[in-house]
Amino acid sequence: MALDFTDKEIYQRDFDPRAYLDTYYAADVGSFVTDEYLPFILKNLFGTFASGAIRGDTLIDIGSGPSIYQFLSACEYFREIIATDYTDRNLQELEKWLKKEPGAFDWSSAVKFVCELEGDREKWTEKEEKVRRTVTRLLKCDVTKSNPLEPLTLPQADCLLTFLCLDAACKDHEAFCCALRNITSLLKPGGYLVMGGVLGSSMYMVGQYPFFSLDLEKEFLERAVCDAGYVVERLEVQPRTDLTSMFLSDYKASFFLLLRKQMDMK
Ligand code: U7K
Repeated sequence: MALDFTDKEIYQRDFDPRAYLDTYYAADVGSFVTDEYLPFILKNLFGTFASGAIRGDTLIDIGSGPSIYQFLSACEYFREIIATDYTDRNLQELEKWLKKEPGAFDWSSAVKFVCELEGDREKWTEKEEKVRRTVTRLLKCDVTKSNPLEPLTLPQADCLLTFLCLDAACKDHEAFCCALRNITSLLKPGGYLVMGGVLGSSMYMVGQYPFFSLDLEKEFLERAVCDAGYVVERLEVQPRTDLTSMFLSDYKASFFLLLRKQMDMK
């Protein structure tokens, strides 16, 4: 039985960021920790930014959710990071961590993991402060709008990140391609889009609710990003081996994509 598409109004009403974080990202036991999505993405982000080629003024993260793991390497290479999401509660949860408010999620084991990749696990508190200083704005976004940051118009960014967003926000392949065009308008020609997520997923659970996921295949992704005006610089796929949390989500693999927007694309 296929799950109906989850409309954004339902995200706004039913998506519980705290349940999401506890289920997927809790140190040692979260499903994205044990089934290797998180370490896979963190290693790829580390490798991507440590090469030094991707740096600049502004980075926009599209559909941040309540998460900060995606900023841990990037914060060393950009002056300013703008986090965005559709739901108000995700943005509030993020703000809680950024402002060190009581009850904020504990990201320290992911932070330590990245510091270890960088060669010094002991500097994790400094890394957290660096993320807090670099993430300067939290904005509402909607990838289904031609300007996803409407009513704001921002200058085009040097780099975009997007993880686990388009597959949740888009009901079919056509909507995915449209959303990809929409976010691409926020990126400078010659800028980089770093995209990651899961393949072969039809749903994921958060608390008592199932949420729709667009079932992505590698071949579709390659075609979609090429049609949107990108050159693929790197595509990594890691099949899932730990199937103990299939009841949470039926995804088959994690992917990481490094894309460069063609110079002649406005
Ligand atoms: C499988 C397993 C676990 C995505 C699908 C596959 C997750 C992250 C999260 C989130 C929006 C919009 C919804 C964003 C509606 C921008 C995605 C940001 C997980 C999976 C999968 N997925 S976790 O749900 C936590 O934070 N998103 C939007 C949904 C907000 C409309 C419009 N514009 N998201 N997703």
